[in-house]
Amino acid sequence: MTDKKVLTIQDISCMGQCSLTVALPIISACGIETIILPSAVLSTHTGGFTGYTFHDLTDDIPGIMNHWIREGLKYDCLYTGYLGSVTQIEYVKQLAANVLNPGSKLIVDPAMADNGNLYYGFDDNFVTHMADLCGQADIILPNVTEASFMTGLECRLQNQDEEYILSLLNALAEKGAKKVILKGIRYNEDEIGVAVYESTGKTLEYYFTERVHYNSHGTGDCYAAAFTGAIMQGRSDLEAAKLAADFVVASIKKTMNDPNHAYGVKFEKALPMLVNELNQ
Ligand code: PXL
Repeated sequence: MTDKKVLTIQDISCMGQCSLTVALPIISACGIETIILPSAVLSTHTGGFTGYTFHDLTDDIPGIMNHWIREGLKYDCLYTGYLGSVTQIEYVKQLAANVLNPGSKLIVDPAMADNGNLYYGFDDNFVTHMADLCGQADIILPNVTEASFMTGLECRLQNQDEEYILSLLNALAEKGAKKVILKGIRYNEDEIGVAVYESTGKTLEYYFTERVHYNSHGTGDCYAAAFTGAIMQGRSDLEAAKLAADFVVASIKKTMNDPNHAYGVKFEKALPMLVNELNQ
C-alpha cells in the first residue's frame, strides 16, 4: 500500500499561526505526508497587524509545477487555503489537472472573508473567481460570510434558520460544489455548528459544539487542515467535520486566557487530542 500524499497551496505568514504554518504540522500530525506550495511569504498575516511584508510567489508556481510534471510526481489530494490573486486561482486549476492521481480530491477552503467582511486586499472579482474554483471542487469549506459573498445571498450572522442555511447550500451546489462543509451556523446563542451537505443526494447533517465567545485568526485554517487530515485517514465527511470542530474548540480553549495571543490559536496544545481521536 502506498501512503496518501496531500499537496497544499497557501501563503506562509511567518508569524501568526495561520495558513501553511498550521496546515503542515496539523496534516503531518494526522500521519499524512504533506507537500507544500507557498503562494506568498508575509512577515505576519494581514489581520490585526500593520506594516507587514508581502512577497508574492505567483510567478514561481508554474516552474514548481512543471518540475513536478517532469519528475512524474503525483499527489492524492490538493487542498487550497488563502490564495493571493486571481492568477493563483487559475494555477490551482492547472495543478489539479496535472499533478493529481486519478480519484484524488480537490478540497477548497475559500479563505477570503469572515464576520461579514472580506479580508484586506480582496475584491468582488476575486470572489467571482473563487466561486468558480469552488464549483470545480469535491469538497468546499466556506464560512457563512464566504458562502453568502460567493452566492450573492444575504450575509446573516445572527437569526439564522434552516431555510436560510439551505438557501446558501443549494446556491453553492448550483454553482457546482459537490460537498459543502458550511461553518459558522448559529441557530441559538450557546452553540456554533457546521453543516455537512452532499449536493447529489441533497443530504444535510449538522454538528454543533459549544460556542466559545472568543474571536481569533487562523481557526478556519486549523479547521480545514484537521478536516483534510481526517479525510485522508479515511474518515467520513461528517466524522472529519466533527473531529475538526472539536479540535478547533480545544485550540481556542487553550488560548483564550492568554491576553497576548489574539493573533492565532495555540493549536499545538490540542494536537495530542486530535491524534488520539484519529487513532481510536
Ligand atoms: O487565516 C486566513 C489567512 C491566511 N493568510 C493570510 C491572512 C489570513 C487572514 O487574515 O491574512 C495572509
